[in-house]
Amino acid sequence: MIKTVICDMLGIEYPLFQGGMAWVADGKLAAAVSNGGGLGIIGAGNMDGDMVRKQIQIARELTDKPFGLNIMLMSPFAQDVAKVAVEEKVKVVTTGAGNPSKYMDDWKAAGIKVIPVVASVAMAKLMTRVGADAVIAEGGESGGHVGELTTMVLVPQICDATDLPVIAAGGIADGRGVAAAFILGAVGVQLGTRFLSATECSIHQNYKDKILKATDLCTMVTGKKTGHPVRALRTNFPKEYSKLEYSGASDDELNAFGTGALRKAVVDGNLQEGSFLSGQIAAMVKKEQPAAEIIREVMEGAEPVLKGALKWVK
Ligand code: TUI
Repeated sequence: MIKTVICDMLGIEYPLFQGGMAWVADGKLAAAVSNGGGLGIIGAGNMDGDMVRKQIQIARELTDKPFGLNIMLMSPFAQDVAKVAVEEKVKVVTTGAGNPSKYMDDWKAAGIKVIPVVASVAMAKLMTRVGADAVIAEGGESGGHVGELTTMVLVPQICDATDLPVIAAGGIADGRGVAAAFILGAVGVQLGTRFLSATECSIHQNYKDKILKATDLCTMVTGKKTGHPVRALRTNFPKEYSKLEYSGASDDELNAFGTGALRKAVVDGNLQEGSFLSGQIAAMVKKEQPAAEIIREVMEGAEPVLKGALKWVK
């Protein structure tokens, strides 16, 4: 069984995190992943402090294993949620879509393990200086808010730039992806899209069906013009958004058009107006299954790949 430093640091069985997906990763999904031996992570997304507190309580009722809280730094409630993490003594905080430096001292003083998502070498170096415990190197194959670099290019450069443990994310959905991440120097992986098909994932059935039917070229990136590129399934909404984007619409118009689109996908399953965030590996998600089974399949799948990895070397 694969065990790494990140397992000891966080008290988890497998070095596998579930991404803190906004609107998707609630207390129930996070608890299921933690019960399965991985690190479940509640995605605060745009929730306010009280909503986050409620999801933490739900997770605590369902598991006594460690779980994390992802703080989306572009959220208007990020500061509020950062405080809730301290008050609730959350064990692990991950951050996304920005620079969490200003919260670091408070989190560290509360004994929280802080693991920011970094999408560049400069950000990895900065996070090392300000006291992060590990970093997540997330390539642009991922769903949602994406950086410029791919996982293949980002992970080895982040591993060279920092002595902190590196978790690889973006484009990983099975044992081969995990093995590749380890070979690039990572000590753990984070999977998002693969967990959209988890039995305990409460997204609308239309969302699950879309993921299960996806093919290789099924995603697209919009929002490059506003500086906030987002990857989603190529449904009606991103196509319309893209048309608006390239017709010269202002950032305000684009933001107004985009507001609520993720909720429409996750809660309503609205195939016309919803934004079905997804990574590029959606086509490799084959069936609905319990989170614990996904974790076991992915991690056990990595072992024979790693053992056979050198068979081509003479
Ligand atoms: O954050 C994510 N993925 C997300 S957030 C999200 S909610 C959202 N909804 C609408 C528009 C935008 C976001 C959906 N998916 N992944 C982690 C991630 N972080 N990817 C890239 C980054 C990142 C980017 C820049 C991290 C740090 C960073 O620093 C830039 C700087 O200098 O502040």
